Amino acid sequence: MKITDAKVIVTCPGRNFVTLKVYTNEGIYGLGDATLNGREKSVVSYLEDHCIPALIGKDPDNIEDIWHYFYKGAYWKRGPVTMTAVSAIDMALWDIKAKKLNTPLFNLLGGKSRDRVLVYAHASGKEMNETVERTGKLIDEGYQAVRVQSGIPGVSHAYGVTREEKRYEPAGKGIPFEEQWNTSRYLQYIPELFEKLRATFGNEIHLLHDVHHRCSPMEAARLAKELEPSHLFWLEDPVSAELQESLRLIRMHSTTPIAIGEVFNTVYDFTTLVTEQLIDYIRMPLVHGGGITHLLKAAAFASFYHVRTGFHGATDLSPVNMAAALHFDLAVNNFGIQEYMVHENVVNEVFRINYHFEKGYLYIDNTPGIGVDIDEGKAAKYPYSMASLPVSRKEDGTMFYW
Ligand code: CS2
Ligand code: MG
Repeated sequence: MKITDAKVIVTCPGRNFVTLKVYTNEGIYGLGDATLNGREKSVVSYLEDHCIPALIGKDPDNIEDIWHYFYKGAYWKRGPVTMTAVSAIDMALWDIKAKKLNTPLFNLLGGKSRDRVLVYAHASGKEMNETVERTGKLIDEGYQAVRVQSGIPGVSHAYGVTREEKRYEPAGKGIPFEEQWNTSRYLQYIPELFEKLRATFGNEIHLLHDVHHRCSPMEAARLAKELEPSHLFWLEDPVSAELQESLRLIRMHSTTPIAIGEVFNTVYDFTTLVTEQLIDYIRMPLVHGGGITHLLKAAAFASFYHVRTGFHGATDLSPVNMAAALHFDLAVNNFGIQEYMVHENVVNEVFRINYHFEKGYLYIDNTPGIGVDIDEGKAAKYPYSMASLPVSRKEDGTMFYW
């Protein structure tokens, strides 16, 4: 089998998505998600200028070799742009292999360890009461796990709160919108919010919260400790984890489970976090973490240290990634939970999806391959529109983590 051509499809049905399509001489093609929110065109160029010319003529069956060709062969290894391109190629090759064998992808990953995938939804509100009310609506819709974010009194832009009735989409048109942040007001408010959520909904529902990289290790330790009575399913990205050992400070003060890694790109970003059991869930998704080939290794490594998967699954990861993630989630033993932000309906005009939600779980069908397709005609109706993630400053103007 030979790769005869490949192209990058950029479309913007409500938000930008980048999809790699790899063609073979046996009429089978594979898809890979190459979306990197706010950096889409960088990945397009890396794929078109540096990867696709070298991909043509290779045997798509040789997934492991091709992965190392684009990893070791890159020389300037790792990083979000490089690894998103590698991930897209890898996803497309696994798609081709499963289609060629006429089997759903999960069968190539060890088969099913479960028949459904536990997911969590996103609830947010401008203030506590609206947040509690919206959390209740998701519980009524059947979700068993809800990530809860809230506006913070006195903080103009808290992370994760929808600015208008639309579903939450952080990237805004043009250059970054400047948000303001105040950690101490946040630290005072969040324990109170989760106390109210537990008092309202009881202990059954899994509650999650995303700090979104905004605490120092000691602030995060305080928050994790104060949240212990609320028994969170996880506290996400408590600190910006360039310094892996900073998680030791949090771990020594609290039993609140920690999830981290949606901005990681290879297992090397979290070897200390895993071997010292400083985290409970790893979030690095297929689309940014080296695809199925690398995540199989990373998940196996994590499994020996009691660390489970909790893939990133925001709306800025495409349905191709979501479906590939569901195959992976069905198969690996140390699956934890899958993030599931529902894409706008217009996205399903461009992507034909093979998964559905039912009573807190996602189910995927037995379509061969990853099982998602893209309608290129419809995709062309939605041209790329440059958008950027916000930046965040403290109230005195100091640049901070968004
Ligand atoms: C968030 C993301 O879903 C999450 O946990 O951290 O929504 C993140 O803000 C976006 O993916 C950034 O593009
Ligand atoms: Mg997050």
